[in-house]
Amino acid sequence: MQPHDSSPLTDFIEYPPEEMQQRSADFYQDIKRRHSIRKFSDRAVDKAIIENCIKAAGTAPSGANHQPWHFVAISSQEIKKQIREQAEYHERGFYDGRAGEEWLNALKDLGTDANKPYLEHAPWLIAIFSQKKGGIKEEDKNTNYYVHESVGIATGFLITALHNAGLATLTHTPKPMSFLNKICERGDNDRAYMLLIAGYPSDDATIPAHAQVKKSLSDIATFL
Ligand code: IYR
Repeated sequence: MQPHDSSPLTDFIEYPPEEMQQRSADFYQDIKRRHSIRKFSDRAVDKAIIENCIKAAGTAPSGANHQPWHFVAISSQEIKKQIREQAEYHERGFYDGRAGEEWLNALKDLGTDANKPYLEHAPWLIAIFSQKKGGIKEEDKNTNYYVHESVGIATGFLITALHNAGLATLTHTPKPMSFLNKICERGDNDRAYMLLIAGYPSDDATIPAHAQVKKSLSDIATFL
């Protein structure tokens, strides 16, 4: 290894093998309860919970540890309304033909359409941005590496953290998403990556049957 500054690993926890079995099984049971939902209650959620979840997302591994992400957490009713208006405008174009027949067919079993009332109902929208340039310091303007992979992992951490906190989420990617730059006041270096909706499910929230079909272990994994 090249010489570099470092410190001993002191916070790794080794569990006895039986406990590892149990923990891995327990985590699977818990994360299996994460479902994308499209009906949210307007019940408030403390900002401190969202802050903790974003801090958890910020621990994700990233290319050269540049952390090429920015999270804009929105609870302002006025800004949520603007986002809903813009998202529905673009989604109407998408569902009215821009998506093409194959894509629209693939979405049939999810029951989605251009109406996105949850963008106003849910207490929090988290707009996730990826950054082309950056570095270990927020003001750096170096090249970032593996930006898509890094932001994808951080987004996974965020979804998991929100689920763990007791919140439901929905990933939403209106196409195009560049309107989020303007509303969230992010400059040219930031690219809207995803909009995450977070809150409590409404009493009539449902899970599409299609979304409950998960591939088996033998479908998704090979052990050599
Ligand atoms: N962004 C649209 C369409 C959509 C696309 C995919 I791929 C989905 O998995 C779900 C929806 C919408 O949110 O309706």
